[in-house]
Amino acid sequence: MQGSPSTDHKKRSGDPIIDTRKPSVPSPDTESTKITPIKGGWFKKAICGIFGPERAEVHNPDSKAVGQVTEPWSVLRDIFPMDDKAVVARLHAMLAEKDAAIAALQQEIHRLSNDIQSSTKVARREHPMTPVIHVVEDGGATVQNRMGRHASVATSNVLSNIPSQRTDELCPRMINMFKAPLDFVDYLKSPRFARDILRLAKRACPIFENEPRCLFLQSPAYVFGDIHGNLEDLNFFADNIWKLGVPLTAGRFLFLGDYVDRGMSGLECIAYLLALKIQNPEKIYMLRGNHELRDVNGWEEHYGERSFLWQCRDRFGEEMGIRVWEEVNQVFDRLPLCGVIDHDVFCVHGGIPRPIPGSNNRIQDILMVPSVAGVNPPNELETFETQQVASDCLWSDPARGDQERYLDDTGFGESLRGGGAICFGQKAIDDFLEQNQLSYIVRGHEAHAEGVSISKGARVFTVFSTSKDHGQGNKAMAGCILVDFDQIQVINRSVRYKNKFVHKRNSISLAGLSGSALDLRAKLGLVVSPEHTDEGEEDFEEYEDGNDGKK
Ligand SMILES: [Mn+2]
Repeated sequence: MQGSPSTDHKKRSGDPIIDTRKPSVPSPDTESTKITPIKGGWFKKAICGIFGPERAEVHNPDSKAVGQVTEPWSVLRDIFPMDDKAVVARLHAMLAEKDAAIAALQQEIHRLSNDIQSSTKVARREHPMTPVIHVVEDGGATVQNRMGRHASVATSNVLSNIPSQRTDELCPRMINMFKAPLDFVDYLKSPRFARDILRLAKRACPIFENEPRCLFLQSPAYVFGDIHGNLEDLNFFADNIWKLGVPLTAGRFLFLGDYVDRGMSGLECIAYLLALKIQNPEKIYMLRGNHELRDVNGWEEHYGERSFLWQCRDRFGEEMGIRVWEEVNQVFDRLPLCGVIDHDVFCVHGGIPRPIPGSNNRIQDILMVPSVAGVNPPNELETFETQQVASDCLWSDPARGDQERYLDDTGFGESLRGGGAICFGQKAIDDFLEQNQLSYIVRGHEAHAEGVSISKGARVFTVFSTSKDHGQGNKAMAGCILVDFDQIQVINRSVRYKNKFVHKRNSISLAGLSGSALDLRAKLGLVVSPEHTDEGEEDFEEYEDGNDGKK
């Protein structure tokens, strides 16, 4: 240990003569600091700083006396035979050393905060090589070619050693079906489509079950509201937002729920979305809406042929239909309840949940909901609290202006929907955003002719991604939101955008088809009656109170 700081110190402490050439500022790990902790006033600290703590203790065993001294220079001269200049020089040296230590610490703080930023803002990802080139053909279709035909031997060896990707046709089949449903009319009515949906459901269940009930996502992210079995509008987004397909489009796609009921193509929409999820589990995210509940999507008496259960039974027959309905509902039981983009934008189907007594963190409350939950009706894993949190996420609405004065002191009140559904007012919104350091709430659940609407002091976006079946008239638009770094953009489908799939029964394009072929297409949602109009159409309401626009 020769030459170490502690050895030096032992030598010096036996020597009464002060060595002015070597300031003995104690380093944090010397023995002296361990043995003689510095206490007392500024004067004693200064002496300790200049001469080392052992000197202060040797010459001034009574620290109280030192602390009371009012003339430091004279006392210093009494204690140590040094002139003023030497003391000032020592003080300067000490200050320089402290400044250097502070600068080093500031640099360390800077380095650590950079570390924190880089690890929280941009998570490290891996980028395994895909030995494929996507070639965009005339008309927009993409074809895959092998990469590296002209590469060096070494590069070719690397590329050819990459294990080939799974050649499962299930998801590509669904995606092709969705792009051109009129070419798949027979398939869509066949038991094979039913079996394919069962396979999709089986593969989707563990993916959703393993996701947290609150997803934490990074932008860019597109957010979509209610789909409600509207193949036409979902195709509009596919053709414009992910034109080359989801794998070739940057960013994430977050769907806020309500995939089935009300529209005629619930099976096509959910099959397509599940295929996208299975194919792109880190890009496609799906939340649960109130229609992803057995009590709602099994309500045939209310929704008739626009009920998801009715469509399953009608398409595949009693036994297979109910099996498909149940297996898809098993997937719904596992859907997450909300998502937060960039730790700033809260996304949910209905709205924010009421606080749970004894808890002060709503995101934690949501994360506590079991990863398999029936909600309506609940399963044995669910408590009253988790059922309430999940129900609120799925069902609630922002309070309308005239409802604000009927809310309780937490800012929540009864919804016009009735049946235990709640609404949240300005105070509830402000508290929730403040407590979780969030800026906006993005939700679906309420139809708007303008696609995306904004309310509650510009804190709440309501996004609706189907323009039909909600009594919003023939001028209604479907919309979505893009959260892109520091910007939020709204993208709507114009009413003038040309419809590709859904035709009136008497249109020229269908002239060659027989009556039964037309009926079949009508059941898939691809043909509507000539007098079909969304204008003033009666709007259904889940709960007994009638309320236009609620879905
Ligand atoms: Mn809804």
